Amino acid sequence: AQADAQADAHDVGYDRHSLIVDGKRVLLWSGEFHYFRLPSPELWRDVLEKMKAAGFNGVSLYFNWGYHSPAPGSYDFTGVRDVDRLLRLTEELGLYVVARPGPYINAETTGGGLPAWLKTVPGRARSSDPEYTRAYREWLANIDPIIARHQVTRGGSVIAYNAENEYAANTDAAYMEDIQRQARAHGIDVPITHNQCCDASWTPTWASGQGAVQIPGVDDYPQSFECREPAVWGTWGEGVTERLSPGAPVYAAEYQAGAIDLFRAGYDKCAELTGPRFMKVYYKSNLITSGATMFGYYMAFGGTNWGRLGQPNDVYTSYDYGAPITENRRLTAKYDEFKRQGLFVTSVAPLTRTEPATAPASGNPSVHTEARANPDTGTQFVLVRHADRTTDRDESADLTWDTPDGTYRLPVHLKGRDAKILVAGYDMGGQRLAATTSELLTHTTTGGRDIAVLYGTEGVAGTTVLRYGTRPDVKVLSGSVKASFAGGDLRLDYAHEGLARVEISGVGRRPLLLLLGTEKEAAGFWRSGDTLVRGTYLVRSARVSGGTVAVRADLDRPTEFEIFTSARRATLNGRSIRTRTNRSGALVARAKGPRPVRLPALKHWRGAEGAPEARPGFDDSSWTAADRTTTASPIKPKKPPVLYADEYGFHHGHVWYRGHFTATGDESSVKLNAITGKGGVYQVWLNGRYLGSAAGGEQKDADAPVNENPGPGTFDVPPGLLAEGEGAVLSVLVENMGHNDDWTADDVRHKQPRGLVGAEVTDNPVTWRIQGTRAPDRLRGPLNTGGLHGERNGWHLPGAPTGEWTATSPTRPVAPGVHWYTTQVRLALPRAQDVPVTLRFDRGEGRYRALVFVNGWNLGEYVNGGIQRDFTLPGGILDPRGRNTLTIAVITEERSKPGGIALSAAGNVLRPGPH
Ligand code: IPT
Repeated sequence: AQADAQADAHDVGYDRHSLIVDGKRVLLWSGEFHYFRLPSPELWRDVLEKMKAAGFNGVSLYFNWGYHSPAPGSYDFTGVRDVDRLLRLTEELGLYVVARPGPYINAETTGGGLPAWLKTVPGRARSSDPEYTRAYREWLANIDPIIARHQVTRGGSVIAYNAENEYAANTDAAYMEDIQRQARAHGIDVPITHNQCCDASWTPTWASGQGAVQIPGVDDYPQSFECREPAVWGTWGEGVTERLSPGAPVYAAEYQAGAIDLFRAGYDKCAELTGPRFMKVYYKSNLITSGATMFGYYMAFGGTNWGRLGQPNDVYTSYDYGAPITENRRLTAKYDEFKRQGLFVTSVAPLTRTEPATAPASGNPSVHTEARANPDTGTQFVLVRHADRTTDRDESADLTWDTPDGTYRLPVHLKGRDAKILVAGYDMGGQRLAATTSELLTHTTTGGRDIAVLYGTEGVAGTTVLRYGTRPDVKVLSGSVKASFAGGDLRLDYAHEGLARVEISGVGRRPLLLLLGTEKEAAGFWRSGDTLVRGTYLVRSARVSGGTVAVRADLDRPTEFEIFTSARRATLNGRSIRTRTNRSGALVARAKGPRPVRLPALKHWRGAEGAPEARPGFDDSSWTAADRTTTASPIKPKKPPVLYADEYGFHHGHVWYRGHFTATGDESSVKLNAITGKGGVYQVWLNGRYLGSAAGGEQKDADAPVNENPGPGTFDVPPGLLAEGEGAVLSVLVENMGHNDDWTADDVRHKQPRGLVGAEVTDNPVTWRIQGTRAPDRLRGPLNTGGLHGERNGWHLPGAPTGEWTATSPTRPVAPGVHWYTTQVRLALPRAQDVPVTLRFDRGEGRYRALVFVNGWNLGEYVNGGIQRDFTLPGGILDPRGRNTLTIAVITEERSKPGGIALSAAGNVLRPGPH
């Protein structure tokens, strides 16, 4: 076994150009994926295979401390938290990993990934304070060894280790240094990186001095998060990644590939803001202008803030992010663009080592050109874009291009916002590509010939020049392509329309099949190893062995598809398929599409009332007395006791308070103050009478985070409700929308309390009790379950004692309070089909919200009137071929009539069976 491990072990190094594995340069093209936002390990493979199929050769992974740690000393890496399984998967798929265990990660996760229990630990987080040091060392001692055993240097996938996250405010170099010291002590021997906030104007960059990392990188979000204005570009700048260290590659640690929906425009708008046109202009500019060879596109797949995972200020349940792969794991136009760029950058080796070079003159000041060249091969990469990147104008230019093979004058066209990278002087398989005004998608050698796919804007002319010693045979198999030969140059002129095919057999060279297509045609190609496939919804892999190519593909409709391979036989998803060979020498096969599916209506609801805590006679004697007088929070209460929920170990979801006092009869109002985090509410009952609700406090703005009076609520006491000398009880339900991040590393935000922070019932002394989550849920984790009566009693779980509940409908009008509904849904979706299921809420009447539980898992919160109406129910949690328990807790602030709820299919593809 040891010998095996050694055979698998690789050397990881780097220089100013790129990472180097076993002496071979690597351009790292990775996308960010948050396993904690997809609580279904079976689907991790789906997403990672889709990333790989788009040409990503890496994945950037945050590891979320709080997600694994319900309490000090307690760490869980099982089930949906099994990151060892995740890393094995990346290994199996051949995706490099940049491991980013924080300790702080931000990522719009509750507390920025800091565990909620840290709120009661004195000592500033993200500093070298001894109390915090003890805490984060505990995390690193747990996570680092898992990461370490999956390093490339031990035959695994982890190629780099990122220390901290955008550590730019209130920095403490000793802490930064210690994270790395711990990592090394735990066996991390790959390069250590850092993602510097925003652009290199933020300091420190951790490029030198105490705490410096080996490969400092930059995070770039040039479009900002203003999704309401998707056509406004470059709000946050040029987006060109800067070189921070003379001896390390340029690293675009997080490059914007979507956006959080800060202003509630909807993720489709975020996808538009960061869509294919932006990707072309910014990603290509960044490649050529910066010479970066390490990329982490944030996000490749966003996922879901299930179970209270979200940080409340910036996000809601969906973390779709407008990413190339949607929350429902569907492929988008952005995915197509990622594929066009990803296949290119991972196919053309000379890109891994380039220096700025003289660009061809464009002859048109509106068309900007810029170039890099590989000093060893001479290969040139020319960026062609509008001088003004935001213009929508069409422009043309005649490039005068000095290439290693001669000077060419070639016309280029830009339609609207566009950018191209053109290649010259490239040994492409057995061919010599002198220059082209088409873009290169990829090229391969299979079945004794070279195949290259080039593409361009639909309708626009293209020219490709290849070098041959003598005139080669040129056969135009389809499309209209004009060939001429002079002075060793084979020049092909064509318009990008559909897919043209040209077969060139040069004397003394392997034949070349040149495929010249539109952008859309280019996106129709899949590459796996040396094999190209064209025409299916997705190709996960195509492996050739013993003359057979085994294609694992997804199909969204009946399809005829082509396989460019050396094999003469094919299987599709494990079954032999009939093929014929076409004129292009490809195998052609037909495949059927998915069967249509129907999802059942949600019927036979049963319901129960869920706020007995509001009743005066409710027995709260087993609750925790809320009587503490001190707190580690930098925010102190005006008067004791400290009522903050976290102080009593209730970190997530709702908490109930009951305050007992003896009335004077003169009380006219109750003054409360609660902090919920943005979007939360709290509700108040006095002696069982509903007094109303108020918006909970939140972190206001970054510069003034300490708010003395964050969530005030004054509630009138109805006359006659209280009588002198009689006991009275105030019941308060406070939601916790999640913990703030610690972006500024000053504790003030993430240690902002949750729950009641102040309470006054005239001058009455009040004795308080508090109750939140009762028992931690090992399977679903610390964030899944809050402290509603139903949650404390397992009503959200399958097998809950709902026999006594009454038949009802969740759309009946209801009074203020908490109302539970449950139903069973039997699904019978075809085994070989992937049908992402969502739960849709129709808008209802009234101020209310609803927690969604599927088989016990909290999959989100619908807020009536809010932006999100569709909730992803991931397979693995939802059983597509079995019985499911769907339970909804409706929390009403006023008399409401909730809207209908229905399941719907967000897609339907035929897919390969389990691997
Ligand atoms: C950058 C963070 O590093 C990342 O964790 C995430 O929060 C991302 O932003 C936004 O989704 S911070 C950068 C925008 C300043």
